Amino acid sequence: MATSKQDSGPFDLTIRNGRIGNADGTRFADIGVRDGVIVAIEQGLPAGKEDVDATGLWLLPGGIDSHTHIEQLSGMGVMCADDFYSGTVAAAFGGTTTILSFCAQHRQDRIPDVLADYAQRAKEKAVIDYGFHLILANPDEQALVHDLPRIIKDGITSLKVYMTYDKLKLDDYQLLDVLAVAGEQSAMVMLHAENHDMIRWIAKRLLERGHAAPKYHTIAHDALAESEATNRAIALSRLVDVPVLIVHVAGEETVDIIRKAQQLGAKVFAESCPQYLFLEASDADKLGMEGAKFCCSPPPGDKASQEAVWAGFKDGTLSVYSSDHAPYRFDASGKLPKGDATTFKEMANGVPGIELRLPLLFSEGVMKGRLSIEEFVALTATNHARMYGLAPRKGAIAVGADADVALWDPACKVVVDAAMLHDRVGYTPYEGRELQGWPVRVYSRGRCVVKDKELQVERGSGQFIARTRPEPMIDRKPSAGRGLFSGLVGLKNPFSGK
Ligand code: DUC
Ligand code: ZN
Ligand code: ZN
Repeated sequence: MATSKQDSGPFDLTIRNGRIGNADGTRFADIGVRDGVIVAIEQGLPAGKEDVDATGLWLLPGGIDSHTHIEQLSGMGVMCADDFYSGTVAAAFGGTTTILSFCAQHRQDRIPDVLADYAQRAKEKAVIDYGFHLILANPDEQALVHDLPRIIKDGITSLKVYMTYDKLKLDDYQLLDVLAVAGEQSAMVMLHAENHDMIRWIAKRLLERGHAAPKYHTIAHDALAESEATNRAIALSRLVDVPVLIVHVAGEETVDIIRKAQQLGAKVFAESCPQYLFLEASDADKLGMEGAKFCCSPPPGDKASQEAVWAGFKDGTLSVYSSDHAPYRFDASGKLPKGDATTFKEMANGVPGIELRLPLLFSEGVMKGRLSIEEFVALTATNHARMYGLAPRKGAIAVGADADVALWDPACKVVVDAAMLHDRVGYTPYEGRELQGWPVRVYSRGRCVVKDKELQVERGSGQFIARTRPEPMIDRKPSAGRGLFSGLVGLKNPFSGK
């Protein structure tokens, strides 16, 4: 193993006597850190200037949360409750050391302006490292030919597009345009897959009959809306032979569709989130407006869909576990613009989860024997790094990687209470849950970020991470039968006809 422990003086940080967990195995060894980078991993390392005894603790790669909405104006014009300070502080307390957050284009916006605005705000406030995905609402020629290639070169190597929402929705033709450019420029396309007209058609009829309570959100977003759109998205991706990543997968049928497509060789990847493992449709059926705290899109399903998501994580159909942290307060600034008269169509869409994402999965997955520690690390860090161009710098405890390390105490028991969390939402859909296992200390690039339940770093000390090509975009080979279209997207500029 390459180390430089002798030649450059003492380590800045040595973490000793812990058990390291990576996606490819575990070992008892010490970690030596210099200048924010792991430079040695072996037993019996010399003391560092900061010397930490991690006896009885797991040393896991800091989590990567590749789906967060922070300081973002939603399509409906609602501002998130968290800014880049509170959002990243909450992430750090939950064991996450890198987030990827969305820069949301609204149709009239110039893409460079959108990115510059988010970049400035994050730079001033973030306490952990961060990168951005673009939400692309207007794939016009300026965006496709000029802006996307430029931002991808600048390290924003992924973008999200929507198949629903009036103000964001792209049609199939536009999705093909976006996929073609992403294929050519090596960016990952994340898709919100729900059938817009199915939802619109059901919602209209529900509202006409006076069914406006939060629980009708779940009925309007029938599971078929997700599975149909997912199937279509996969077909579009196969047509142009460009990988796609379906975000926030909720339903059993959707998991099956993705699994079958993967078995046929389709380059489809998928994400799911805590709300689809730990919440159910019935949670939205609470007295008064309480159910609004559990409403997100797609909505959580039933026990069978929870089991399907677990199975999808277990067999690799779903490879990334993100929070989809969409923080909206339970008041007029967020969930309830019209108070108790707010209809399910007017509620802000989404649930918080940036801080509890990892503790929930550690407790219910690792501690209850549903997931190995290796699977936990893959789903929460390593696969995100590979999928979004953060590897090998992030996502593993390895010599040469950033010293992003969370020290997990498997014996620590916590009863979830919104008051202990660091976001600005004011509630959590996981209130009262008893969890076992907690990230008691967190390092980002060798800096201690969280210790003894206190934040240790300044606002603005996080760094923007310019990302490289997502792994699925490297060495792409045309799939069988789609050579013509692979050739087409390989053209220098598919829009100019050159
Ligand atoms: N999609 C998301 O990704 N997050 C919140 C709401 C939504 O529709
Ligand atoms: Zn979405
Ligand atoms: Zn989201």
